[in-house]
Amino acid sequence: MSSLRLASQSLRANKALLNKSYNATRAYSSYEKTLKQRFAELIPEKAEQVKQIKKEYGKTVIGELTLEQAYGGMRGIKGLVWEGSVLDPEEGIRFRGRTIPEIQSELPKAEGGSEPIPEALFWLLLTGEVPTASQTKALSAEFAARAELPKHVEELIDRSPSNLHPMAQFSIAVTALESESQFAKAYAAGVNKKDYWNYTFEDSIDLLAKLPNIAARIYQNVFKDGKVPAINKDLDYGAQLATLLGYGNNPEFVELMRLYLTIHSDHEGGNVSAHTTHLVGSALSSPFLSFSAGLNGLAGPLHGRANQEVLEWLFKFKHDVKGDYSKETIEKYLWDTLNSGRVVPGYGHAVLRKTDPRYTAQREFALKHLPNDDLFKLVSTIYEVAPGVLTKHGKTKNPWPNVDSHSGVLLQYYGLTEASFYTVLFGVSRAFGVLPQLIIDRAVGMPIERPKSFSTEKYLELVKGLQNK
Ligand code: CMX
Repeated sequence: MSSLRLASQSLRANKALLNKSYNATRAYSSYEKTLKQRFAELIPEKAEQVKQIKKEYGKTVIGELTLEQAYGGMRGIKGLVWEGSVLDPEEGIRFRGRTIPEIQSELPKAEGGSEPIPEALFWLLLTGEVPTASQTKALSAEFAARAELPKHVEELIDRSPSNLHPMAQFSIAVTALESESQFAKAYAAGVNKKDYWNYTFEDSIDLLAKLPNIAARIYQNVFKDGKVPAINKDLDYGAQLATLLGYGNNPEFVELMRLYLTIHSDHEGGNVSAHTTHLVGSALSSPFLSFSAGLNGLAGPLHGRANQEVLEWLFKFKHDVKGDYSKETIEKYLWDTLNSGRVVPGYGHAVLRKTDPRYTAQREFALKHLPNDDLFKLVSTIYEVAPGVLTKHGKTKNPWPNVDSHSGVLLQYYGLTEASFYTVLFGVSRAFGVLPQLIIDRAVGMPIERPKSFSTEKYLELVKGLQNK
């Protein structure tokens, strides 16, 4: 096929995709842009910025590299580009320059609600701009319109044995959505690389739209009667997810979902789930394949699954100490955990050196809505004791709590007590953070990722050679 024919085919496909977006977002006021239109406008400027920074500063040395870092999980090595958020060790996360309290105050809220709407965060992460209330509403409508699952994905979830961990089921379902990938089809048809972002955008919206149905189907199958409520096209994302899980009639839980989805979304690019999604995406795998890879990383106990581990640790503690929540007992229990060669789940962080502001946001939610909850009180007392114990233990560089330390306590208060499901909720949220970057990667033409590795023998040769210089 001639390249001209391919180009005109790709142009036609592009127009069809943009029209699809227009149709699905009729709710926008006539003068307002859709997210896709606004992002399309921003691409030339962003691509130019990337081109210029590479041209002007491409050879500038931006860091040193020690052997310790190569053997230490690449901690602190600057080698990734991530536009949505930057993590400061002392201050915590900023989403496009905004702290969590700023996000909570600036992003549009649902009617009668006070927590930010995660759809608005998605818009912000992709464009750097805060959407209007009506733009946010239209994006909610677009997600609801695309929420149905293909039959084979429903069947795959339904056929999964209930003893298969919910995160494994989640990853399988997301992988199976590959059948719907517009990016994969366009690539196979020879689309021009300038249009990659367009199909990646469509797949990302489809993927996000379908996650509540996937998560709820897993939840209802494994823990309830297997019946998933129908999608309500009038609901925002958090309310939809709460409804499908069976908790939609509790406005506080709906608010919790909005907060939860917003704060768990993005934590710059180096964490395992974000980095994996980006890495797999750099091979031009579709958003479905890229994100399912990220989910497999999130499922690890040192990363997202720590939220499950925290609840299990707390329940075991409660069982073992039989009502004695004194600081002395907690301290002894923490030491028992450490002395048995395990980590204290929910504490420590690879980058943070202070209490995680995502922990603080959840603590504030608890103080507002469940100040007298037994488990919340226990978590609060642990917060008073654990940093001292971990500091005395002398290993962890950060003795303070992270996001996973608090999330389960809130969920269990509203009746969602099934801890092995918690990482699935984290996964739904993480999609809001990693997919914008995947779209940006394709828009600015980021290359396949391929750092250099050496064997230990080769490193020895390298360091000895450098020492002898
Ligand atoms: N309990 C006990 N030991 C801990 C610890 C904790 N909570 N956190 C760190 N350490 C230990 C490490 O295991 C390491 O020990 P070794 O030298 O024996 O290997 C040592 O302290 C130094 O680790 P570090 O540099 O402080 O931390 P890392 O960057 O290597 O790891 C993390 C970060 C989060 C994996 C680690 O703090 C941890 O295992 N925490 C508990 C699990 C957890 O809560 N994970 C969730 C993190 C947030 C998320 O991704 O969702």
